[in-house]
Order: sequence, then structure tokens, then C-alpha cells
Amino acid sequence: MKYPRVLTIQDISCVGQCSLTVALPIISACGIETAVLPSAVLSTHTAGFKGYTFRDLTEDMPSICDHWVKEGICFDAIYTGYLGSTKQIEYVVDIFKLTAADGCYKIVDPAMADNGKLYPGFNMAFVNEMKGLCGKADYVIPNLTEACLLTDTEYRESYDEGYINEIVDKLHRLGCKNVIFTGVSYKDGMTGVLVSDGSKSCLYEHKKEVNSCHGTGDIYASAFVGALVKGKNAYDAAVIAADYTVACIRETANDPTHWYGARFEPVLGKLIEMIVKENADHE
Ligand code: PXL
Repeated sequence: MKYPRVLTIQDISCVGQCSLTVALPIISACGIETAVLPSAVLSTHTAGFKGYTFRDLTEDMPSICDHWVKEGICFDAIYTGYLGSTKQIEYVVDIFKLTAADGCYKIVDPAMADNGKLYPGFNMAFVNEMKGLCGKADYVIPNLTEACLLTDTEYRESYDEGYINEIVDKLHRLGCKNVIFTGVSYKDGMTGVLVSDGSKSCLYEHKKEVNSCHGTGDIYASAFVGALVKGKNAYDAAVIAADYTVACIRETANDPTHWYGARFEPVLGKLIEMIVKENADHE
């Protein structure tokens, strides 16, 4: 790709270091033109802040898309994150159809749940619509809770490889071409990401950080998109995104005032270094 252009569709949480305030700087820092379609504007994210505002931008989406079509604008990758309503998922399907350039990567982070629970404001109608969107994606990036919801599987905190492999199979049966399954942990103190293309799967395992931070799913998905669009294969992109996310968590570990998100900015340089290194490093 000569000078790729990515579109990312997710909310603006004005404060909280998640969604667009993470995706735009991270993907841009990877050297990629990044266009945005805000799905909603919130004063903060919904995990831990009380009384946040929420402006739903669903009704703006079709006219924004129509304008792009009239201007002949299209995208080399379309990456969706937190979506503000069930109707938006239908509009995203139209945006996939109308604005994808040849060979466009469609990447869906079904950002809707964590730790066994849906985020506030989501329901099973949203989950069902999200199944359809994931079925149209080249890459889906669920955590365990999201993967369970998408596949009607009971959420478990402890599990074995059989449980995870069955979920992965079910995700492929929905139509997902590649599954980038985050937070897969088979051993105490370890975590990892399982990358499956439907015929083979590979687990990248690393030490689990003692601290966890909100917003790391968005950091992970954005770094994955950046690395993938810069030419890495899915496994290498998944590894780079994991190493970068760990660096962000470490960067934030000693700052209790920063409970709402991870300090991703000071370690952007590390992400860029990993992206410019040859693919061979991880083979
Ligand atoms: O990080 C996912 C996310 C994105 N946007 C909003 C959220 C969350 C998670 O809670 O509340 C508004």
C-alpha cells in the first residue's frame, strides 16, 4: 500500500483515554492517514465515571457516508470499535459496502463487554447485531467476555484449551475470517493472544501484569491495526500490539490518579520501533 488511509468508527470519550482519543494518535503515529467517524460523544467513558453525557450520532452516519461516496473517498482499512446503538451496526455494514477500497481490511473490535458483563447501555439485541458485523470482518478482536456473548457460550473464569478452541470455531462459523482472541490465559500469571485463521492457530503468551488498566482493549486493537496496515502479518501484528499494551500498562502502574486509562503516549516510540523492524524478528 502506497499511503494507506484507515477509517476508524468509534465514540469520542472526551476524557478517559479510550476509543477515538486512543485510536487516532496510535494509528497516526504508525504513519497512516487516519479518518474518523465518531459514533457518539461522551463526556467520559462509562467504566467508573458517574453521570457522563452521551450524544448519539447514529443519525449523522448515513449522510456522512453519502458525502464520502459522492467525493469518491474510500479506505484501505476500516476498523470499528465501540458503537453507540444497534442501528449503527447496520450503517457500518453499508459503510463497509460503499467505502471499502479493493483489498480493504475490515477489522471489528466488538467493544461491548468485559469481565463477564456487558458495558452499561448494551443489551442482547446489540450483541445479536454484532454477530452479523463480526461475520463480515476479516479480523475480529474480542476479549473472552465478548467472544462468549458472540457465540452463546457460558463465560468461565477458568477454562482449558478445549473451551477456547470451541469458541474460536464458533466465531469462524459466524463468518469471521481471522480471530485475534485477547486475554487467553492457560497458566497462572500468564496471559496471551490467540491468532486463528480458521485452519491454524498460534498463541503468543506473555507474563500477566499485576496491574490492569481500563482502555487497554482499544490500545491493543489500534496498535494491531497500525501494524497490520504497515505490512505485518496477523501474528506479528498481534505480538507487537501485545508488547505495546504491556509497555503502556507498565508505564501507568505507579500512578493511582490514572485509574481511568493507560498512559500510552510515552511509549509510542517503542511501538514505532517494533513496526519498522523486519517481520523476521518474530518468525
Ligand atoms: O474501551 C471501550 C469503551 C469505549 N467507549 C466507551 C466505553 C468503553 C468501555 O467502557 O465506556 C464510551
